[in-house]
Amino acid sequence: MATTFDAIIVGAGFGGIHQLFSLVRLGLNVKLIDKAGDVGGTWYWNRYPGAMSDTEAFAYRYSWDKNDLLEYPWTERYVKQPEVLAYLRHVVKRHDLRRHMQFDTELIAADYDEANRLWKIQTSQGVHEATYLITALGILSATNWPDIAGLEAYQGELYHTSRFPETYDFNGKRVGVIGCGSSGVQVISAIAKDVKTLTCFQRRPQYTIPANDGPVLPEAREQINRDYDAIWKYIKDSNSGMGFEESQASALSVSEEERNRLFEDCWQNGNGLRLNFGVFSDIATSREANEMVCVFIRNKIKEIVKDPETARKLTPWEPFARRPLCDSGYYETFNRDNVELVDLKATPIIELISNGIRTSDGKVYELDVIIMATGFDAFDGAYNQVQIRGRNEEKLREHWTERPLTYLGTAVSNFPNLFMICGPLSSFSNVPPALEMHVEFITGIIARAQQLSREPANKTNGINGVGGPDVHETVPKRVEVEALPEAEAAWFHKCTELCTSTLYWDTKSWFWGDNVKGKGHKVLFFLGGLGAFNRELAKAAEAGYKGFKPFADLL
Ligand code: NA7
Repeated sequence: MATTFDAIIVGAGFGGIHQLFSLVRLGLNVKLIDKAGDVGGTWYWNRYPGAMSDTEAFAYRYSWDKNDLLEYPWTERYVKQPEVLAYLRHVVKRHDLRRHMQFDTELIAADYDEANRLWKIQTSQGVHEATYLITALGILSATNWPDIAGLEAYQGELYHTSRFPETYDFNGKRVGVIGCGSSGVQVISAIAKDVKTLTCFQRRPQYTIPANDGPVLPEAREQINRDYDAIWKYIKDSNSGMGFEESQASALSVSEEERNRLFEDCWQNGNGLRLNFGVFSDIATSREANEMVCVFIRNKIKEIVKDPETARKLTPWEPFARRPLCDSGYYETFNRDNVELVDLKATPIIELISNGIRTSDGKVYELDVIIMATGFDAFDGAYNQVQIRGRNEEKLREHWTERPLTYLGTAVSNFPNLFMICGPLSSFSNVPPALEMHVEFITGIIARAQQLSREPANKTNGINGVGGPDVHETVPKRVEVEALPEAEAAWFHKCTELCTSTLYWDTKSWFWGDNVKGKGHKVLFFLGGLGAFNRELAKAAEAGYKGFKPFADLL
């Protein structure tokens, strides 16, 4: 027997928790489910050694609970995975949200029942019904297992960074790490000192910049507290939403000496994100400016890495146009005697065998542990793992066969009352504030739908009753909110224009789905900046949600 809710939220990360809080406050009967055993979303699963956010702690939290913002402690410049979990648990407790949550409950399928205007939601723990289905599945949550032969043949410990066990012990073991994106760089730097040997299997080298982590002094925290309103205003108006001041100056506008001084200052005090957006304004758009950063980092690698051959292998040749990375001594790690770098461009992995990895030169690397740091099937990956069917039993996967289409990263035509928190084609930036914007937008639209559902139907707005208009209707009826296909198409066009005008588009990465076999190179997000995205949401709301049915008909 199905239980009926006003709303079901899927996912207990930053977005899902905030959405739950907002809808409960709106007076709705809400249930949040998650397949994990507790809150955290991607932070619940990414519990590998060294996992941390590279957005500074003051900007990696909610802005909507002002008192908590001023009081909740952090001690270092960046929050580590256990601290993010502790923070989210604290927020859930503070707002008494746990009683609406159900863990170890996986979404299997969601089918829209047109006759009753309800979502029928099949989970691993039974069936629910809800007027609104809100997916907070995460941008980076679906694991990308590499397509490497012999995964089953390997007899040692095999882990993926995005599904890490709670307990592990690598002391004295021979460990191999495949992949050197954000996760690989973090895990490699964190475990090198503890393991017997560490073999890093690198396909394409990456640029990474010191995170310059360290304690946050009480005076600094007091200053942040004093400035918090202005800080959040800036974050929500800026491009990256990371909380540092973004540059307006071209790298070509200063002398070489000044440029290198500013790069060096960022290397000593900043991080990868600052180097991308905080030093100059045109690193992502001007090939010339971009190459200047590349040269600077390549020289750093040469300086830091003692063995010239290892330095050569670690040196990227592509533009600095993938997700900028931050590290805690990544390049230095390769000066350790117990660390080896395998260049997979020269000698690709042939297969995993029972006791390790065999590469194309016939060499066998014997390993007790293999860690896949091979990333995610980003943006639409988590959606493709579940079956969501809208009107006429259309599958979301099929709606998205060529490319994922959404309006504002939130809603999809033909899928009424399905709202995505940071779905495909939403802003790519510091994630917590982007999630907040989405949650506020979704809450606004649901509030409007609820209001409409209580208005008596009449001949001009005959949209609110199951079975059509009825002037005598007093019982609230379900309103179907749905993106208009033309709004969806226009949004995709805008996202395409923005993405393809940057250097990122010319460089293969998870941004475009290149890392997932068969996915192709696609526009998956909005690259106009967090501030511009916020303005788009505000514009849509101020215009009475005219990109959505039924509101468009009421204007
Ligand atoms: P990323 O950034 O996608 O990095 C994955 C790494 O794994 C990258 O170095 C890949 O090499 C490598 N990879 C992937 N498949 C293979 C195979 N088959 N063989 C060898 N190497 C492979 O994922 P992360 O988890 O590090 O970070 C994702 C985001 O999460 C991060 O940017 C933050 O925003 C949080 P490639 O470079 O593709 O040649």
